[in-house]
Amino acid sequence: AQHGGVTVFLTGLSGAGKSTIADALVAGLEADGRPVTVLDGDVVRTHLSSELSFTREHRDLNIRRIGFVAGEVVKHGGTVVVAAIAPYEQAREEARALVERYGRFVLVHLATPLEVCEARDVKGLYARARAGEIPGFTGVDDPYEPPTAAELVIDTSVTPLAESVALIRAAVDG
Ligand code: GGZ
Repeated sequence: AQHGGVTVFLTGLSGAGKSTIADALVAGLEADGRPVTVLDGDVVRTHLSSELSFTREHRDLNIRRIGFVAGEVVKHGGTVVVAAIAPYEQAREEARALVERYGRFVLVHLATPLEVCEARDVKGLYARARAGEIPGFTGVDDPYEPPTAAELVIDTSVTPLAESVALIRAAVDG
């Protein structure tokens, strides 16, 4: 197993499976005696980015904050799991640069098709977005730039959860 800090950065649409995979990944890492710092978009927006909206400027600021915190943890050899939409390539690569000063960065694109995310609609957000109640919703009327530099691309509509987690663990463990 490799030593040194690492950040796993899960990016993808709302409903792509980021939080589900993050939870399973974290459970496995912690079962192996490896404490994890989790930076989930939802939670970060409650505790660290509560004043931010979903404009491009604010999304980028959110991702930059996440990248900075991840870098500080990786600096001391820690393990970080990020789960955020992070729709813009430039902000994702800025986060990568903040982490790679100190350790490894594994970008995982959860490339679950929009139709599948929308059919799942776990929180009913797509329906509300389609009804015009959430302007600027990613995938509906706001962009998602697919990563060009992802270490892993996983479509959760075809890859079972356990297999997704195993693929990511293989990348983390080297
Ligand atoms: C996208 C939104 C929006 C808009 C609220 N667009 O699936 P969720 O509900 O639980 O997680 C989504 C979360 C996205 O926060 P992130 O910090 O990951 O976004 S970003 O990386 O772009 O900063 C979604 C909810 O917030 N949500 N409004 N307009 N998602």
